[in-house]
Amino acid sequence: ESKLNFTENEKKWQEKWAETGIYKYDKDSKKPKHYVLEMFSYPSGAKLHVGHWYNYSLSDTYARFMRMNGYNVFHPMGFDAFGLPAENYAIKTGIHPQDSTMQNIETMEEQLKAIGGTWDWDYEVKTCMPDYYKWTQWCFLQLYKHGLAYRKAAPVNWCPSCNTVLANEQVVEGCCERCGTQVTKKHLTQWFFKITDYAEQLLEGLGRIDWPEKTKLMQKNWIGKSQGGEVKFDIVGGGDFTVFTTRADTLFGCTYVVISPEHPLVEQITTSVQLPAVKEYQEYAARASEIDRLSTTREKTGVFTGAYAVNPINGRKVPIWTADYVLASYGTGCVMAVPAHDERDYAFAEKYNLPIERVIRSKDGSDDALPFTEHGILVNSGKYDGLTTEEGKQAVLGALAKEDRGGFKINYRLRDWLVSRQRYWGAPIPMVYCEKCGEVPVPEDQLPVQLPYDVDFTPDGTSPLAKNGEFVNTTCPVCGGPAKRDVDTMDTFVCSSWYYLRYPDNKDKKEAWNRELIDSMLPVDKYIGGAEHACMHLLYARFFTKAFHDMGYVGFDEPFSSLVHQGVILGPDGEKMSKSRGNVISPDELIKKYGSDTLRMYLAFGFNYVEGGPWNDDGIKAVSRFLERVERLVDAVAPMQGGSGQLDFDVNYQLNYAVKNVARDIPQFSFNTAVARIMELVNAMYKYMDGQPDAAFLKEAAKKLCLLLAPFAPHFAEEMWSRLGGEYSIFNQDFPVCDESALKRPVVNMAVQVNGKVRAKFDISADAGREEIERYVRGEFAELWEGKEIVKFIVVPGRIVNIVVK
Ligand code: ANZ
Ligand code: ZN
Repeated sequence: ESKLNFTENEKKWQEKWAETGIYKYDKDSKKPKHYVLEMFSYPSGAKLHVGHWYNYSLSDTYARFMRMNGYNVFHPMGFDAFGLPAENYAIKTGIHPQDSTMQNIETMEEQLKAIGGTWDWDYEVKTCMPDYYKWTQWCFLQLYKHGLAYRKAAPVNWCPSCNTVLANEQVVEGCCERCGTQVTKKHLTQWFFKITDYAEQLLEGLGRIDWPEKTKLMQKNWIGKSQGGEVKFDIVGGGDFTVFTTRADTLFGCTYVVISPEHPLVEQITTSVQLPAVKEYQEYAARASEIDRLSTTREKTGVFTGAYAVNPINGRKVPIWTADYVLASYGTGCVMAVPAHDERDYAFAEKYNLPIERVIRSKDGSDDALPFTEHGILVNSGKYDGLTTEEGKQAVLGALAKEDRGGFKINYRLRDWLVSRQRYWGAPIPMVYCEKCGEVPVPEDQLPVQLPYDVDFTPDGTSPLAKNGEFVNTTCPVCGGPAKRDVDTMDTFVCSSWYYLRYPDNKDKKEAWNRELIDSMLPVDKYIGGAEHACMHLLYARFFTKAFHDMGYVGFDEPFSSLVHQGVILGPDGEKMSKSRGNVISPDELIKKYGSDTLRMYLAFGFNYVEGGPWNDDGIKAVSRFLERVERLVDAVAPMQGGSGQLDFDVNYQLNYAVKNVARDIPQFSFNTAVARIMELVNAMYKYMDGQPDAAFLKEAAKKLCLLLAPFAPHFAEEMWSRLGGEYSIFNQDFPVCDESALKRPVVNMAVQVNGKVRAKFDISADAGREEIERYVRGEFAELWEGKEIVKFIVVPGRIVNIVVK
């Protein structure tokens, strides 16, 4: 039975740490700074789950390790406190989002403190507080002033159930990410951030940051750079339009063109005969989701507009159709259709009996089935016949460019970031609209635009703030006349795009952050959080940093130098933890039973950090027993007296082997392998204690064991350290350094005797066994018995090899 009461022990040391303020960030320290940051969490009402613990306790292990390695670790914590969950909760329960959020934050702070982390709470930020969102609004104004925020009417994703507009990223397979309802379209005037201006820089920067390759690839695909060209088509009867294509080499095979149903040109060119059908089709298309529309397997639909265009390369007259497989928001919203070489065009042409004409043949000349979508050789393309696809693109676009009918063009799949939300619980957008002056930014000295408390936020399709006259009606900052405030709030991803800049300067009343201070603290050295943020938060934050860098507000252009994603802890059944499955593991019960240290240590030992995996009750029990075993060892060693400090080879070897591996593995977030080495060390120490241990040596080894354990089981290690007479605090000690010489095995000199005569001598590792020695001797000294047969081969390890031959 363990003597240590983990709960009491943890309380004792947490109080002592708080009292002595040992985790307070020391601004004046000469040590190199190291900014460790976990993605902050939503105060969602639910308790901290095992996933939070996994994320936060192990990054704390890392932070403690860096601290013990001489770094001045900055480790802040805060809350991403605006957003839908609190508002939805309010709609359900009638509890005001502000009240529930503040309550939840308090609870979560307590839970986080139970982890025993090194967070310096003096630097906490809560994004829903006016002293924070004032500066979120300031960020908005800077983007506006630099032409990076603009308003436009656009078709937006609309969730009919949440009664709100959704960003593209919040639409999952055509449905609302939050409630699963089929998403529809709606036209609204909204604010956008021009992230597309940074497409190229966002791609370029990926080459300079230490992030998981998979995440970088996801961002790269999300940005979706596409090198192609534009081709201008004249409309028969007047006017023109441009298409974006990546296959200009196929221009001779264009047998019709398609304009997206939302494109304004459609109304202008449609003939009166075709108008009713086109109108009906536009309504149909408005109901479909973007993903469905792009799918190659979906049944193609479309309508002829009655108008014709002229193919600029050969003067051919081609019909203009409208079809929803062409999106308004990509490229120019117009496509040259080449059914012989594009799957979607092929399916469409088959269905509507449009001509299909081959213009590309494969390189080996075989007559491949259509649609043939690979690269090849141009045919039926006039003077371009015989060119390769690549040569064809260059030649066709080059020729068109000369006549001002097209040219090379790069497109990005990335869209501008829609930030307006028709929601209550967010930062108000700091803009007013005046009849005389139009769109006017709120002057910076009038920030924050306060979010009023008394608002009817029941969703009914209008923004809740619109229903609060006191909020809406204001005076124009330019002319003093009557004006109206923007009634939308900002996407919460705006709040989280800059919080890492606020932490080091969280109490600044004069500016969002002090440039000099921030330049000394950032970039974040280690950022830890979920992979699900690859294309939203992590891209937005990079965009903000780059934009503020170009405005001169920060001196660096990447916010997070190094990024780690934690894996997901599954239930014992290997399934995702969920209330409905009943497989949720509650950290609160576990720490009551085992203590925070045991849970922390199990999370470290039981999983590959980046992979995660299923929960295992036996695993945490084993870790609990291990810590008890360490306690018994410490209690046995502590009272020992005397000894000369004589090293024991095996213990010293295991000790240094553990030091070396733990020091290598923690920075790589390979916690499980590090803990395994510590366990081996404990085994070696027990074995040594069975003999006649040297007290002085053993005590030193036990103290080093505590140092190794400290990042994983901080309260426990602090206690064991003090039982061994170590001075407070273990976290002010240096992490042990490996003595490489301890890893060299001692050698012994052995003799080889053949038929009773010593014929050779050799050195070999003292712990080499019979087999290893025999293998060595047979390989090394075979000439000693060449041509003879071995009758006996006797090995006496450490002394002699006796060989009898005839
Ligand atoms: C003619 C063509 C022939 C095309 C061919 C492909 C194959 P990525 O690589 O994704 O940039 N396209 C252009 N704008 C579009 C829009 N708004 N909605 C749907 N499709 C659009 O794809 C570029 C290709 O997608 C373009 O090249 C165009 O079709 C289509 F054998 O032009 B292609
Ligand atoms: Zn005005």
